[in-house]
Amino acid sequence: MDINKIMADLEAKHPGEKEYLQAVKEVLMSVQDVYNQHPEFERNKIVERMVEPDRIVTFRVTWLDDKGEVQNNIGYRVQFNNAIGPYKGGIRFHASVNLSILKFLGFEQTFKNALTTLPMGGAKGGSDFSPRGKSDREIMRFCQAFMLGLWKNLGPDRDVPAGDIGVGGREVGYMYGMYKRLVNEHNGTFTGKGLSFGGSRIRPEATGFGALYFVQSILKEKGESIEGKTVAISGFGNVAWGAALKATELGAKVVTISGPDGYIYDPAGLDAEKIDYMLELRASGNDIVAPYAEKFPGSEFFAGRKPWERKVDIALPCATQNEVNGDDARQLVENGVSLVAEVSNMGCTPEAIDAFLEARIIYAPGKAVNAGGVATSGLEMSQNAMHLQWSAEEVDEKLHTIMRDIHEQCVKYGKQDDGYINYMKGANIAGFMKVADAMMGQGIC
Ligand code: 2IT
Repeated sequence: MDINKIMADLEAKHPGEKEYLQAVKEVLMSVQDVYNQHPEFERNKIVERMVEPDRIVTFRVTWLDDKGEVQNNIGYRVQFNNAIGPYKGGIRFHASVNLSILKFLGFEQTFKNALTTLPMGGAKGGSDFSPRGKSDREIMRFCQAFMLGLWKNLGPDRDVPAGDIGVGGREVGYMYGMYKRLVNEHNGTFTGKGLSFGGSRIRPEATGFGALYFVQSILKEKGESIEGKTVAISGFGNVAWGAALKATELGAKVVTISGPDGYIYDPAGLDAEKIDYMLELRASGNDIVAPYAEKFPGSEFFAGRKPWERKVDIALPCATQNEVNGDDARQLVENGVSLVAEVSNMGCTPEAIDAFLEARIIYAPGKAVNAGGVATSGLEMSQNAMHLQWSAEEVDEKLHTIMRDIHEQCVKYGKQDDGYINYMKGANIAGFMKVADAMMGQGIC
């Protein structure tokens, strides 16, 4: 495989799509050696076919705000690859959303979903709509208008969306409600639904819980335990909340959370009340964490800064792509961090990953660590198809098993001769091999 040529071709075709090109390059670098041992992949142009989405749908989303004024946004769905199963992946509503970001997310999703061992292809969608400061009615009207543009492309065996940044249970409910009206079928096409209309227990917690189960597996492999370890978490949304909840339950001390406005340092560590307060902060719709420091004495707010400057044992980026850069990584390494597990998608820049690998610190990539979210979505799809609902214990047990299995796959493909486990390489190779195998089996199409 000539990575330079493939990347040059892609850059010429998709100039300026930097997140997408970054995600592709990372995977190609990881799988290069294995790929070259399979001349049939080259003959069938597996990589060239895999890096282009199957289909991209873009549409205008027009809605009325509370003043009765007309608003326009752009909607997208990137159906990346359905070799393994129906397209599956979240919807992101954020002002920063563009095609490059959704293509990178859809690409990553394809391998992540393959790692879960469940039959799901990869997709991602979203809009440049910013939920910040919008009323509940505005959110509803936007979600409904978004569905008008997308519903024809969805279906339980075609494409099943879910939440992501800016899209939680409320938004999924509004979108699914409109979808259901349009198709006149209650067929479960959306995961993260409310418990009373087909949602799965543990889905809200799943991304964070799954991440901590993965961290437990890493530590077990090293002969360590999470108890008593200090943890830095970024973000304060659904993923950060689930991670904080499980880390605390397992006896770790979570000392930071963060928002676009800066980060909170809470040396006493988060407890049940503080973790509940994260939900309140999110529900306010203001997208800031500063009020935490006013509410909980002993904690401090650092405006415009990131939590990676704190001395901790474990760093869990839970906010957004490229939130840990080279300088952040070097600071973490200098402060003696021993494990960095990305819970956000592509949370670390290539420079940050290099810094961790160079220092031989365990770095685990988002597509493995955060796969518990979409895995539990897969379990929601199964429950919908069977028209039944499992108990929390049943779902949690399955989530545990899936995360342990992903960890094993990473070790299988990522363990080096010197014993160091390169989780990035392991996850990329394991995911790639499964998608490549499925594509090979279905011929050139
Ligand atoms: O990045 C992700 O895996 C998600 N936003 C969840 C996707 C899903 O379909 O549950």
